[in-house]
Amino acid sequence: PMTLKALLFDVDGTLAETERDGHRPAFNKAFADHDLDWHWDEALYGELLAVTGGQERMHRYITEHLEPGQRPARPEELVPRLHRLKNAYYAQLIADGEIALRPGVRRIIDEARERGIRLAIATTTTRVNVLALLDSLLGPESRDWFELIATADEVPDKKPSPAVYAYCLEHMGLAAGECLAIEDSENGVRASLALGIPTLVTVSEYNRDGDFSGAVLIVDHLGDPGQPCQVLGGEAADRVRGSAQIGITELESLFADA
Ligand code: XBP
Ligand code: MG
Repeated sequence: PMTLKALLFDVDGTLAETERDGHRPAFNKAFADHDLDWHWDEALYGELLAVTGGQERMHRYITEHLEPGQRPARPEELVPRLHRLKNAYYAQLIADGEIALRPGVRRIIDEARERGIRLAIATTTTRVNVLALLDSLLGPESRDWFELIATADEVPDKKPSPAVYAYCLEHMGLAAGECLAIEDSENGVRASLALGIPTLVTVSEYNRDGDFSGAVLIVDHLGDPGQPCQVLGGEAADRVRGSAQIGITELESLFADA
């Protein structure tokens, strides 16, 4: 059997619920600054999330939600500008404390560090957004807790492509079976499972109905004192059934021989 050596964390939806009240309002502010009458409400944003990557998402919106006459003349220039502005608003929102870590995230990171389990980030988000989130929610020193922070800046090929996970395995010198990916979305799970990385899903608000088949464990969240988690499914769900919190001991039990 393989032993658990590293946790590979997704960011958006996994470390924190960043989409509805983080990226979405930041996009809308950027649109307003450019006098665009685009507005992404919660429902529309949920649809647009099928496309990973903020720039890709705007391109999809332009081609599929706007009439030809409403489309900007030069989207290839406008979209990167809007994206930079969106990311600046996003960083501000995070610094203002609008977003919190999800239950159990801080606890499991602390426990992993105590027990010598290696940590990395594997995300399709832009690097500046990850650093803004780490700085505000875990403190600037947390940048060093993750031996690798793999983002869209290093790996432009976004999930469901497994490229960002392949990059982590290669740079950390790890086999897929020695890692656990922590994800919240179908696109994320497809990326990690494509390489055979055991995957834990903490279901997020926009991803309640995702197809997470193949995941080793599916929970509503990791749980914290006074905030028990619920085991929702997964191939090894029986090993942790009834646990109120998922800690390193529970994660290791997912790796033990049946
Ligand atoms: C998140 C994404 C990102 C964010 C926005 O995926 O798809 O596009 O919505 O960030 P994951 P950017 O949870 O896999 O990281 O604007 O920086 O793309
Ligand atoms: Mg995610």
